[in-house]
Amino acid sequence: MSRNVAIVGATGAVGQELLSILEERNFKLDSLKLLASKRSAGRKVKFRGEELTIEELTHDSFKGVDIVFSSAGAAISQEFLPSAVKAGAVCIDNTSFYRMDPNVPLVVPEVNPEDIKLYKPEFGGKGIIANPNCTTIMMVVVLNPINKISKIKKIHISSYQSASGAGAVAMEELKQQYKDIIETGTTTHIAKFPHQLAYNVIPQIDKMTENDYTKEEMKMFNETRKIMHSDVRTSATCVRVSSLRSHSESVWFETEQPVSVEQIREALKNAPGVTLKDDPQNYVYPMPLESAGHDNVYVGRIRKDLADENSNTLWLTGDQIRKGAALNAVQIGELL
Ligand code: A2P
Ligand code: 11C
Repeated sequence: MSRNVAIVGATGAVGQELLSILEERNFKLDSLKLLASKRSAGRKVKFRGEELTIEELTHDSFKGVDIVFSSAGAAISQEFLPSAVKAGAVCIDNTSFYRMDPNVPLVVPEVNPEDIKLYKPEFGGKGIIANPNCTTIMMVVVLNPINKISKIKKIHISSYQSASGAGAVAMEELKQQYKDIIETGTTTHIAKFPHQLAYNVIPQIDKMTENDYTKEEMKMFNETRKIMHSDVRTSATCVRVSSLRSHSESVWFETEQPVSVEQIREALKNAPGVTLKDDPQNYVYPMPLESAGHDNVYVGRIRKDLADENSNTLWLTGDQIRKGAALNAVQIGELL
């Protein structure tokens, strides 16, 4: 099979990281097409020592393309991926648009690699594989090995999500806010976030839904069930914090049978995609500054819940742009 690859949203935070990861992991490809909006057309980008030119995304962009990585937002995936599939490409979509479609597999390679094949028409698929939401990806990578010891019934989570989750422009916005405040005491640079993020935390990520949970929180509920093939119930409060890159999560989970901290540590020590950093008496636990730029999800602060015998609590952090998005997509591409 030839491997002509296209990246939709190549200038964005995830698109840029996709380029680095394809290069780092020596992803086999015959050609690479970089697509973004008209604004970026003509810009040059280096890849494997070669200069590539960004092209404007159109419905005709996909002729001869075999694999599409898409990360330019849900509306763009909705509009353009059907054209990519028509042109014969398999699409790995980073947006939320197709995730809950019953004919689209939602895949985290460490958890449900067997679902990838469901993108094929012979299994009812529509040529698209969805990459889950970053916060969900990192949580299931850590919880799946524990779920194998005893089924997880309930999850409560509070997230601490960096500016990077809202894209490259949002990261610049946060830096600009700090700069403005230090120089003038105030800032008017508030666009990507609903409030000032510098020196603040915002308990809302994505739009509010009718039940007063945000879309991000409902993604955690629904996507976790689809990936883990489980009826687990996840109740989340997703919060934007003023770290620049790498999301963190405080996760409480209840299992059918009691599971000891030692059993959890043992399972996570050998789990794919996980790094255990758990020596709290010596100030060792995961932090976003450390996990930024790394592939694995870091986990620590593992302890028994004080209020419930069948529950445990842990803390995790992971690079949202890597494992939470670009790396997970490239791993899917590798499995294809
Ligand atoms: P551009 O840089 O040309 O605007 P991020 O998630 O970091 O904000 O990145 C969003 C990505 O989606 C960018 O690559 C951006 O390209 C791309 N994008 C936004 N709107 C469009 C569009 N209408 N057509 C194609 N790509 C788009
Ligand atoms: C954030 N998790 O941190 C979001 C970004 O559904 O792919 C990813 C949104 C998604 O803002």
